[in-house]
Amino acid sequence: NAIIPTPRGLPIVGNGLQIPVEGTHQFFTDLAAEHPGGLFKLNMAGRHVVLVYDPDLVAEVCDESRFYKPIDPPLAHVRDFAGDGLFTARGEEEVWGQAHRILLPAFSQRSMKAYFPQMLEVAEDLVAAWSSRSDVDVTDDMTRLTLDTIALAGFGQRFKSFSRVSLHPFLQAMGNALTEAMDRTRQLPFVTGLKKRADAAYKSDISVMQETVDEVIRARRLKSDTSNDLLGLMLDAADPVTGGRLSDENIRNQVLTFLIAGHETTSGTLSFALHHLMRNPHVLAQAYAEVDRMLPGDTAATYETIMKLDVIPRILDETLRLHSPITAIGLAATTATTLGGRYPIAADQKVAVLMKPLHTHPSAWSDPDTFDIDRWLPAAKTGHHPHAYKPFGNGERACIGRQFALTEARLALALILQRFAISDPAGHRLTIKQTLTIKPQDFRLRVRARQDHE
Ligand code: MNH
Repeated sequence: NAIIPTPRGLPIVGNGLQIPVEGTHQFFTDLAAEHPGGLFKLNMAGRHVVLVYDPDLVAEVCDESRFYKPIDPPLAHVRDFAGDGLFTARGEEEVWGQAHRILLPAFSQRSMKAYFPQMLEVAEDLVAAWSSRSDVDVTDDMTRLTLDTIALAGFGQRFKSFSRVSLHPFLQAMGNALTEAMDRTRQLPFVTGLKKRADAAYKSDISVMQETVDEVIRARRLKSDTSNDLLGLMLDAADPVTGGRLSDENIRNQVLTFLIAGHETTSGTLSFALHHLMRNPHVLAQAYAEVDRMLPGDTAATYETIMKLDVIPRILDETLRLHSPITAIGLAATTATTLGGRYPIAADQKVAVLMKPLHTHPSAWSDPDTFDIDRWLPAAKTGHHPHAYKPFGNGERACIGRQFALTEARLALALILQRFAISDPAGHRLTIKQTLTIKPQDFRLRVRARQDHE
């Protein structure tokens, strides 16, 4: 048996508080570079975690008969408000399986066609907002887009974020609660216990969120027509296996979960995609050429056209490889086991898969740091290592919103490129902000309506 390497001489070992607040992503990526064996072990505030990124070792921890998804910080804190919603439910909770089976059809690629008009409505809001501006805050506007899209397609709510200066109160409460959940992840529990004012604000933000959603559910129950969105489905459908229905409290938790899980990740992806397009003019030119061929002039975007795109989806695939908004997924060993035939792992040992080091691992990717959308051509794809790309997680606990996110992101990029010439006169340097997810910080671009100069 071999010993799992542990970084030496680091003040952080044994003290999670010293892991840099804004940069755990970079911090882990740097540590991975120093440990070419594909894994290392860290003591974070008393919790020992094995971080894994060698594709063959990742293949082992992705074996669901050997590893499960535990609900640990930060997810244990997000559970304060997302409760037993899909993202933060424990595998052994019966309601996870019920909700998973009830919701799976609503997230299938076929169902995306039904949400397309709502996705288009919000994407048009973005285009309208950008038409009267020349300098845009990309990350903020992508967040407005993704929040409004999931709220409208999922629950029939119009947040109208593009016509507000400050966020809707519900969204402010959600942003604050997420920030507090992440702060708590970095604090020792006794410190959290001392912060009475933060705790009061946290509780009040959680009530604002819960009351808003409860009101939406109450209003929907009163209406006689059954809407075809996620909320309508959750109110009506029974689990095909147990026949059980979701309680109103669980439905509220699912709504909050979709709003949380459904917006940061997709907005981060879109923002990083625009960053990579600015860095890779030849890819940007390919994307414009595709849009001009598929959506010439002011041709209206349809679901069918969006599904036929080829360059734009490959831009998204490659963006998710280099900048996966979820930087790690947490797992734990079902029973005592061995990794790579030599590293002993105790039962319930915490393991995390590090996305960036996995997605750029030299044993699976050639020229790993280059943004190359041709990796995603069908012929090249068949040669990929089967476990070297996990931006949507793994197995049954993988992202249920994948098709939703990718459909929404394809449409948004296509519409932006159809209507605007985008440029980066300030030549931004990418800096990353990390909350539950990562996104570009202070990322502004210049936009100009294309009709103006053509
Ligand atoms: Mn999403 C789980 C990434 C968009 C709803 N999502 C996950 C996981 C990853 C992930 C990784 C697994 C987390 C874990 O193992 O702890 N999600 C993404 C990315 C995007 C994304 C990269 C956009 C790009 N997710 C969305 C959207 C929705 C959504 C959009 C909803 C509309 N995701 C979920 C839910 C889960 C999840 C719900 C939890 C699924 C489960 O455990 O049953």
